[in-house]
Amino acid sequence: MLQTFFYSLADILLTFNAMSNPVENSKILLQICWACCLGLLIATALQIIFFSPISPDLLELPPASSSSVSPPNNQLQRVTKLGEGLLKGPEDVVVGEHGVLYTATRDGWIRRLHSNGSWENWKRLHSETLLGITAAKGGGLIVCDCDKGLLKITEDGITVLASHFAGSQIRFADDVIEASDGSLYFSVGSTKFNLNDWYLDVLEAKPHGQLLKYDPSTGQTSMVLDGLCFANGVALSKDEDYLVVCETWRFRCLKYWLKGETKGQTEIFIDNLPAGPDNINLAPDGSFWIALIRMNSEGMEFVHTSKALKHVIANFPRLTKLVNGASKRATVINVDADGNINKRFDDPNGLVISFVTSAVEFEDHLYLGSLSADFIGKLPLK
Ligand SMILES: *[C@@H]1O[C@H](CO)[C@@H](O)[C@H](O)[C@H]1NC(C)=O
Ligand SMILES: [Ca+2]
Repeated sequence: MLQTFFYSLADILLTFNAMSNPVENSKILLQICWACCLGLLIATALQIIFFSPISPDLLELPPASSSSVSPPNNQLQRVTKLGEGLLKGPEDVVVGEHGVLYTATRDGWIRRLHSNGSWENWKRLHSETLLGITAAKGGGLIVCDCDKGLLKITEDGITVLASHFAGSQIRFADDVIEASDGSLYFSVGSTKFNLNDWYLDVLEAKPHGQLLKYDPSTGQTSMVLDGLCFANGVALSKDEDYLVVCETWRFRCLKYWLKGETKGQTEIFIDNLPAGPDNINLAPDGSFWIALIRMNSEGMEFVHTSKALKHVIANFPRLTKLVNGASKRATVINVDADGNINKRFDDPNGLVISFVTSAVEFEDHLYLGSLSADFIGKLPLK
């Protein structure tokens, strides 16, 4: 098709050269213009169809208002900002020994806040893709690095615990939790896309997520759950009888039983969430805090109902930004052990904080991580 186009363009140009009549010339110029436009259109269509980075399915977004969830409020606009300007996109937050708060930022630093209020640049990992972190029982931190896998960081240095699974490199390690027997349960957001392309996984809407388990006694990694729709936050229940894993663009979290008669079985913990669940953390009372991220900008919902449109959007990163609404709002919910929503906090237009990815409760305050903030949000709960 393109060849024919170029041949006819060459024909026109040759004729143009041979002619000298100005009226005829302007006619031919017009023809050339049309041919160029047509050519551009054809080339774009070919690019979109044949070189599309995705092979999409349709995605059903949650209804604008659901009766089981209260409407948005502006409670998150009350947050105070910790480490403002110092922390670039602190995705996850964890409170370790002696009440020291840790976070991993886009510049590869693990920074910590001492109880006397001073920040310390603790360890540098030379990575821009650090996501979920958890405090290791014997001291130190376990860190998910999308590029390198599962890492352990102590005062002494950095160890790679798991970098490969079933013969392939572990990409997009997203969140991790340590059980009291030392097992590490961690999620892989997508086996197909990278952190920078995470929205392509949403557009493709095919289940490329996994939940893996790392056994420290053997150093082996095994599969717990496969075919998850963007596996994200992982949390253990208070008694460690089950774990919860979030499926972001499925707008639900699954409960996977670790003990008892139903051991090894999976059921729905909570579904029909008003936005995509990111990280989940156990609260001191046995409930869970879940950060919800918007999957679409207002008025852009139609993109998710058309495969052709998804191809177009996926080809142009700027359009992806327009469709993705994560940076325009923040929502955090508290869910009891039976999967009922107790509380909801929002910044409905992202005025103070947006794209909140994690919420951790510690001493009657909620600490909030975000991929678009340069601080950690602190919200009093009483
Ligand atoms: C705060 O505590 C840390 C850790 O104990 C210490 O290294 C630091 O010097 C303290 N900073 C101030 C300002 O007291
Ligand atoms: Ca996450």
